[in-house]
Amino acid sequence: MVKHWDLFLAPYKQAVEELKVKLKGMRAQFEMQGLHSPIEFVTGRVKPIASILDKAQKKNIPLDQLEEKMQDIAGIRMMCQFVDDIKTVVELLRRRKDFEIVEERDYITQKKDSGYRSYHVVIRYPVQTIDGEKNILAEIQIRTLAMNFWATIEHSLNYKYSGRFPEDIKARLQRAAEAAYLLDEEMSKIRFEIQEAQAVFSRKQEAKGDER
Ligand code: 0O2
Ligand code: 0O2
Repeated sequence: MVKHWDLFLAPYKQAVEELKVKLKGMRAQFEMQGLHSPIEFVTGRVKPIASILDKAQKKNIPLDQLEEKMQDIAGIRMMCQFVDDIKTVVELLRRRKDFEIVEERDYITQKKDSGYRSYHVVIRYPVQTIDGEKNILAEIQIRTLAMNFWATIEHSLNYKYSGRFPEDIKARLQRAAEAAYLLDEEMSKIRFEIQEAQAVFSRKQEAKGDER
C-alpha cells in the first residue's frame, strides 16, 4: 500500500519539473542558432492518484511495485511540427547523458488499434534528494501536432464513454487518425518542396553573383 502519496509522488514531481526545463532548453538552443526546432512545445504532468489506482487495477500491478512497473507516473510530452522531427528528437534523447533510456515503443510505424500514433521513450531518471539519489521511471511521448490533436480529443472522448466506444464512433476515430496521418504526410511534402525551391533559388542567386 502507498501510505503517503505526497512522499511517494515528490520525486516524480521533481523529475517532471526538471525534465520540462531541460527539454524546453533544447528548443531554445535551436532557436538561438537560428535553426528549425524539431521541438514545438513540451508539456508534463504527474499522473493523478485516481489514474494510478485505476491503471494498477487494470494491469494487475501491486501497489508496492508501482515504482518498477508503472512507467508513466511521470509523463512528458514533446510535440513536433513534422514526422521527421520525431526521429531527430529521439536521436537527441539517445545522446543525452542525464538519463538512461530503458525502452522505446514505436506506435508510429505500428499504430495502436485505436488509431493512436506516438513514439514512446521510457527513461530512468536520477532525482537528487536530501536522502541521496533516487532513480525513477518516466515516459516521454513524442508526437506531431496532428497526432497530439487526435490523441487529446480521443482521450477526452474515451473518458466520457468510460473507454467503451460504440463501434461506429470507434471506426470514425480510426478514420480521423488516418486523416491526421495524411495531413502530416502532406505537410512534410509541402515543407520538402519549399526547401527544394529555396535551394534552387539560392543556387541561381549564387550563379548570378559568380557571373558578375
Ligand atoms: P510559452 O510562453 O507559452 O511558450 P508548464 O508548467 O506550463 O510549462 P505544463 O503545465 O506541463 O507546462 O503544460 P501546459 O501548461 O499545458 O503547456 C506547456 C507549454 O506548452 C506552455 O508554454 C503552452 O503555451 C504550450 N502549449 C500548450 N499547448 C500548445 C499548443 O497547442 N501549441 C503550442 N505551440 N504551444 C502549446 P510555456 O512553456 O509555458 O511557454
Ligand atoms: P494518461 O495519463 O491518461 O495519458 P496501456 O495502458 O497498456 O495502453 P502502457 O503499456 O503503460 O499502456 O504503455 P503505452 O501504451 O506505451 O502508453 C500508454 C499511454 O499512451 C497512455 O497513458 C496514453 O497517454 C497513451 N495512449 C496509448 N494508447 C492510446 C490511445 O489509444 N489513445 C490515446 N489518446 N492515448 C493513448 P494512460 O495510462 O492512458 O494515461
